[in-house]
Amino acid sequence: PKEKTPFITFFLGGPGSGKGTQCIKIVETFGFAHLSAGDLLRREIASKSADGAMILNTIKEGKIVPSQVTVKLIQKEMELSDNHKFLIDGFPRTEENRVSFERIIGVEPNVVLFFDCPEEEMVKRVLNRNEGRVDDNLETIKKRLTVFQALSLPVINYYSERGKLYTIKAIGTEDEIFEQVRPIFAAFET
Ligand code: UP5
Ligand code: MG
Repeated sequence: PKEKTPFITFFLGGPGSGKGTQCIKIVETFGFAHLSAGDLLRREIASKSADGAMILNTIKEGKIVPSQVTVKLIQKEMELSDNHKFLIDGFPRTEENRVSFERIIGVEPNVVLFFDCPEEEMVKRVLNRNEGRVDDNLETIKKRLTVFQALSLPVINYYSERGKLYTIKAIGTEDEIFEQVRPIFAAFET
């Protein structure tokens, strides 16, 4: 049983918008636990679990893995963690993801960040990454961008209407972007 109520932050934004990079800086500065939904899914593929093949095919197509699968992975990580402050990176990507998280985990995020980045910059960053990700090719990136526009922007709008959204201008150097992100977290430190 956790002693403190969780503090939950969602990091949203298109492919290559810099979510993971900024999460690492927040972890270093404010001691959050970093849960990247994409990393959890890639770990499932690598572990050859029952869902691995389905997840691989979904990611190759730039589509969204069924909510139940992703939420269960996030839930397991939250339960295993002795931290109560979480950065949930790259989730929820659809309204269905969002509702599923709220139903299964039973909490809403405290803060939502949106990394707003021009498409041409996102494409350039992803193509330069070179980490061997199966979805870092031009064909899949185009699909990821389309899915982001169609399915993820409604989630971002939802949190905007709820007054929880902080929009980050996600261009410039990593340090320049961090100077927009850091004060948001500093304000919540007590
Ligand atoms: N970089 C970072 N900041 C920079 C800057 N300021 N200037 C120049 N370069 C910068 O950054 C991307 C690259 O840019 C890196 O090389 C970095 O060094 C450089 P990164 O911080 O990795 O960006 P990020 O937003 O994390 O990009 P990522 O590609 O990880 O985003 P995606 O949201 O596309 O990927 P994710 O891993 O979250 O999901 C992958 C797939 O998994 C999805 O397409 C989907 O198929 C599936 N998925 C689900 O189905 N459900 C989920 O809930 C989550 C994922
Ligand atoms: Mg990432």
